[in-house]
Amino acid sequence: MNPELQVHQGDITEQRVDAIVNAANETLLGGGGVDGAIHRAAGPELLAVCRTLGGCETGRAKITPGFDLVASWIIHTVGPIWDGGHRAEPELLASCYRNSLTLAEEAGVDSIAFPAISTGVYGYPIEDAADVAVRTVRTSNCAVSLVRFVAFDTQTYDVYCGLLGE
Ligand code: AR6
Repeated sequence: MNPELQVHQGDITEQRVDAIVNAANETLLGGGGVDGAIHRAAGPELLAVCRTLGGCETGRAKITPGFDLVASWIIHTVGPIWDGGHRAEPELLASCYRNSLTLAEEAGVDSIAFPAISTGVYGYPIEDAADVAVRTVRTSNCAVSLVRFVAFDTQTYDVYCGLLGE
């Protein structure tokens, strides 16, 4: 079964879905961008749990409760830092989406929201990153019913709309 795909412009911390995905770093101890926003909105218990996880390798994912968020779960994944595209960045980015969906499925998640992983501080060009995101989710064959791509800025929103034919 393939999930329904949606695009939405806004703040991922406000999404009414079962799980939101965090674009974290390998320490899982917080940072700026969407990571900072999620830690602020989820509250200090999130950092306390993240400290026990032992970090996370690039391309992999770990799950925590959502604490003060509407979403029950946060799936923390670490996108690749863009370095020209020949250091396995597309494969690692696809792994982020695949591994996040696997954890979501295992937790019984029906709806999930993704930010545009790696396209901020990590420098991945949005057109390429969104293409990887949409292709990977489309071919994921997972039990999640709804996948929402949450774009913070208009350029990102427009790129996703183009790919989803909206
Ligand atoms: N809701 C949705 N999307 C957001 C939000 C938000 N509240 N805030 C920012 N974005 P980035 P990365 C968008 O830099 O490139 C952190 O410090 C943002 O506009 O958050 O994977 C981590 O700790 C962009 O489109 O993540 C890591 O060190 C997208 O989210 C590093 O940044 C991703 O931008 C990870 O870098």
